[in-house]
Amino acid sequence: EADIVTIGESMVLMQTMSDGSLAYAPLFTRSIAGAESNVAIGLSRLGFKTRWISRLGADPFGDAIMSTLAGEGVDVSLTTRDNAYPTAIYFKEFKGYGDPNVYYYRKGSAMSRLTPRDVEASWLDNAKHLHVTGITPALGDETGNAIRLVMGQARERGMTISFDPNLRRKLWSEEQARETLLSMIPLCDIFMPGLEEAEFLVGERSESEYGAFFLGMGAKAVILKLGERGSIGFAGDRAIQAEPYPVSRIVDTVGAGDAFAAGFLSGFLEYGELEQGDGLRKSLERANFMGSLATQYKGDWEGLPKRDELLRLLSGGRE
Ligand code: KDG
Repeated sequence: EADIVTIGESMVLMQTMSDGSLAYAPLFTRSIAGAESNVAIGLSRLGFKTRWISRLGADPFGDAIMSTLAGEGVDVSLTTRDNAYPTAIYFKEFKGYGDPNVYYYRKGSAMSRLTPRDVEASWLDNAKHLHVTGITPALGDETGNAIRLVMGQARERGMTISFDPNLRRKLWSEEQARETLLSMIPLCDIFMPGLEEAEFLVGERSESEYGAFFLGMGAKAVILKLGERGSIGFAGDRAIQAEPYPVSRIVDTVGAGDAFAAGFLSGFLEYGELEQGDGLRKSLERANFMGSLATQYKGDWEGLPKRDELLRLLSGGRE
């Protein structure tokens, strides 16, 4: 049984211990990360049953990812190991200002070899919701086809589907990214782009025009991330803006979008209805809060709260 299933590549993450160029960094800390498993960890900490599906190399780095996620309570039992292709790695370079730089070593990884023939019906058994991102189709045409197939299967089963475009320009060409990401919007219920991603996809427009455009493509809700200005949710004919949570110092922005997604989906899974009632506003507030919290810690997911912590912090620190 799973409240949410997510599919994607996770990697071993090496983070420099000092600011400055990777070329001169002598020391690293090792963690693991991946957009989809970050969301799974976030939701697992909030008390939801999460299932993460992937392919990893049959190597010690694959073991590290499996045991970290299992330790976080994520169901990894359907993730497979590949003897022929390795687990991917990526490096984060902190400059001391702005977003960290990211360097991927993931071409030819086990997950990048996923094809529609590998998709198993059991992946979605007894599950309510599917969360996917635009990173998986950026790994290759076949991985994209596999994700599209699973989205179709989820829809046939009556599951709800969220899609975060997670545009990663280093992984594919602009044309390919735009065409593929746009083609996935009609397959999802909840589309969660950032403002820059919306602009990349359909050109410069107002926030409400983005909402109307993506709803017109078939999404049932559009959740637009505005960064330090919070977020706006569009569902049916409503548009609700949620204020940001002020942060004193930003340490690491990588993973903030995944924390946002976990916060939003936790509200959605709890309240269900977005077109009426309080669910949309409460989900956006949680999303903003989780996103800002994630920027306060080095690492993609290490700073995410447990359920009681979230409720205490959201209610202003009172028990
Ligand atoms: O959202 C955070 C991700 O960017 C990070 O964990 C690495 O999955 C990753 C990717 O492909 O960029």
